[in-house]
Amino acid sequence: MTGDTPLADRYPPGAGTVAIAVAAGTAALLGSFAAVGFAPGFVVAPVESTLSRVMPGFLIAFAITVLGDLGQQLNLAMAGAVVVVLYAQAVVVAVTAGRRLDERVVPLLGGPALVWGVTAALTGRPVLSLGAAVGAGVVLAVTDVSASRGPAARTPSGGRRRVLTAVGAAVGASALGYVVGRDGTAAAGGDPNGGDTGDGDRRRSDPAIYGDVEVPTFDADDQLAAAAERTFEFDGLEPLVSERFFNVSYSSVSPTPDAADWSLSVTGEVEEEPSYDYDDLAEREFQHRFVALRCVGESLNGKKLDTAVWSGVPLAPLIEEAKPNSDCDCVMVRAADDYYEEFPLEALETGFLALGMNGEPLPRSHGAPVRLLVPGHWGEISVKWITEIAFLEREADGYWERKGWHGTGPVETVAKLHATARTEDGRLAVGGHAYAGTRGIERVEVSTDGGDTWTDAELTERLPGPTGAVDDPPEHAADAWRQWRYAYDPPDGSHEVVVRATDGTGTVQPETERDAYPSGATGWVSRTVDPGSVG
Ligand SMILES: Nc1nc2c(c(=O)[nH]1)N[C@H]1C(S)=C(S)[C@@H](COP(=O)(O)O)O[C@H]1N2
Ligand SMILES: [Mo]
Repeated sequence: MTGDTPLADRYPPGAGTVAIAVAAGTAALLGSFAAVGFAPGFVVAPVESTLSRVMPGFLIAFAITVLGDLGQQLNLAMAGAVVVVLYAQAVVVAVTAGRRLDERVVPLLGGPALVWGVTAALTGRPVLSLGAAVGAGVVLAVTDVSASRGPAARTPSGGRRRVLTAVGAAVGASALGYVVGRDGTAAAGGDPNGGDTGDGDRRRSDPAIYGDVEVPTFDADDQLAAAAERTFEFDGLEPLVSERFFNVSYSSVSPTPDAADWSLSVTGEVEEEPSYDYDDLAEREFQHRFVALRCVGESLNGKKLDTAVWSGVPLAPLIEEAKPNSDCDCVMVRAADDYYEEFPLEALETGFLALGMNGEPLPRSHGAPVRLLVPGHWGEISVKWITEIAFLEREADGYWERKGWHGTGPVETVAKLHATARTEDGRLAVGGHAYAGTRGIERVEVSTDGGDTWTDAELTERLPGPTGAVDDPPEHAADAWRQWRYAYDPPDGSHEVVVRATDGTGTVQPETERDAYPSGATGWVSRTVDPGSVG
């Protein structure tokens, strides 16, 4: 099927062919996105998780603590670049082979076929991988057709023309792929990069996850009303139930487990190996409780601390059914994203399996359909997309511990300073949240002179204890934050505001400054306030 133009004249030599291959590779990447959206079958997902896994601990620590969310975006961009290089290599192989054989059909079909093979191998989804093949195919087909006209590709002007045609086709195909993929992502429950709990994410019964099960109702109205009522009116301060609940996942593409296929199995050093599916849990009577999460990797005054109302069932009775006889009294909890964390049975026994969040089915980015919550401990052991609780013979390292973190224990006490405002009578007000895990917050003090003198801040009323299926509910939530605020007559000019909390045991938040890596940030938050700039 040799065309009128020899293949050497359809593809320019050397750098020109590489440029066309990169263009085709980029279109293939967006083709994969178009077919899948931001979900596990997207070719970048496995590459990105692999990069995170092999990245040394100090680099990850740097990315989380210094770069924050940018670190994850860089990792994602790097994964995208790796994929484009792989694709481009596949296309170069096909063009080179075509040139040898002087067969048009070799790059035209061989290029997309190799791209498909690479994608299917990486993602394990042969059908969805066709998207990438189509992306590459469009660019190669346009290049091939345009080559029938104009000067031969081996002349400089012909070569330039071929490359420009390929780049043009790639830009068009990529733009289309992006739009289609973005819509697909939104339809599948949105929230590609974790990100915040946006509207798309909150949508009732995300069909990709909950389409085939009967989703129970989560009656958290009383709790939500209590939180709304107690929340301070303070511009720029998150309410007591977070509106933008943070996200931390080691991989930026969240899994999309089908709730109908989901199950949690208890395995290892146990007498029984019970397993629970979504219906088993959904038909139980729920508890609705406030639980806060705080990430060990956040900076001292960071925003990876939030509170929500979660609906679900306590874990202790499920563990009892398994009759564990583990020597170390410890467990490895595993998840659908291949995440794993190890910690003591004692902590697990206080745990909770959440199916609902703030009155809605658990959103994808927060671990749908079921996640673990371990009150008072660093967020990392609150395993999302949970699938297995394995009782161990001896202790082992979890995902983050293998990277050098110590984030399975109880949280440090912290008072954050996140908002300043001008009161109606012209004074200054500062405010934030304070959290001490299950120890609770007893007191928050503020200094407006750099720590010389201290005054008590006003605290929100404690959030109420659990409702629903709970005997003898405690009066107050065991693991929630409180807001604090403090209004004062500002001195002339800039001054340093410092804030510190005291937990329920009477212990003042540690003053010693320590970075987040490896055991969580400590110190007192301080901020220079210039009265002139507070409106
Ligand atoms: N399966 C799984 N669970 C996970 C993680 C993860 O990457 N995968 N990240 C953990 C970390 S480090 C934190 S701080 C919390 C954050 O929970 P959120 O994203 O719902 O806020 O989830 C934890 N559970
Ligand atoms: Mo975390």
